[in-house]
Amino acid sequence: MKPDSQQKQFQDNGVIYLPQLINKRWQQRLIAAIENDIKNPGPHYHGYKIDGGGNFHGNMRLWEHDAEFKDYCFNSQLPALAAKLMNSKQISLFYDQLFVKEPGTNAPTRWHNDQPYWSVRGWDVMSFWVALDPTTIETGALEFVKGSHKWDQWFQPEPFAVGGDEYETNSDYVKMRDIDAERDQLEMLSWDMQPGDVVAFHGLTVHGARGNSSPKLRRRGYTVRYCGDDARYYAGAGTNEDLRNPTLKQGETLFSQQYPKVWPQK
Ligand SMILES: O=C(O)CCC(=O)C(=O)O
Repeated sequence: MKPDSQQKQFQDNGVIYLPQLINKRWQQRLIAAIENDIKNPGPHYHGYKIDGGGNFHGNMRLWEHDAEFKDYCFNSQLPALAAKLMNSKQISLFYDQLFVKEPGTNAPTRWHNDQPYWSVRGWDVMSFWVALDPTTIETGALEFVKGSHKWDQWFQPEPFAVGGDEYETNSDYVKMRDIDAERDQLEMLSWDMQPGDVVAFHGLTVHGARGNSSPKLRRRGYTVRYCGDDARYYAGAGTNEDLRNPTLKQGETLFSQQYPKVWPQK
């Protein structure tokens, strides 16, 4: 696919599938870093408590404590691709996040859009989720509602895990729609993925995933989030306190130690 048609697809649909974007060497390095984090979780670990069996390991801001994740966030092809897809001159790294559903983890990833959880406003906000295992709907491939980034609906954040922290109500947000009930009227997008395949999606695109019903296969997914030219800091109600920045003021550009500039590269 030509770069300009990638950009159009991303802007029109709110998500794009990029098969085999991440090479074997990066995959091996990410896998080693993931296994390390599972054994010795970094400080933002938030393993999701779930009903039923299995284990759902979650962590974020990993790059701040692990040189391998940092190298990938800063020096892989992702910052340049973020600049292209968002048509932005400069890119800041917002944060990275790990989602590992072990075999037999029935916990779904609830339907949501990301940006209401995040301390950032603007249109130029996106994520890259890379699969590190063969991934299908049955093992928890992400599903996206095509075009939902243009609904202009900011859904009130709710905890991912059973008994997880509640989010403050934001009066500008609306209650999440029942996407499963609306499926027939919506266009859903999802891909069977191989290790190294990536889905890139806008910060307002509605997405979710089923649990991992395989008795054998793991589902390791690792996401990096980037912001472009119009992104500004916002620490309003409903945003995740773990992502806020103690020094930035509302409306400032993000560039800071916590949200470093990664494009153009130095
Ligand atoms: O991997 C998952 O289950 C959730 C991923 C997700 O929601 C995200 O990266 O924004």
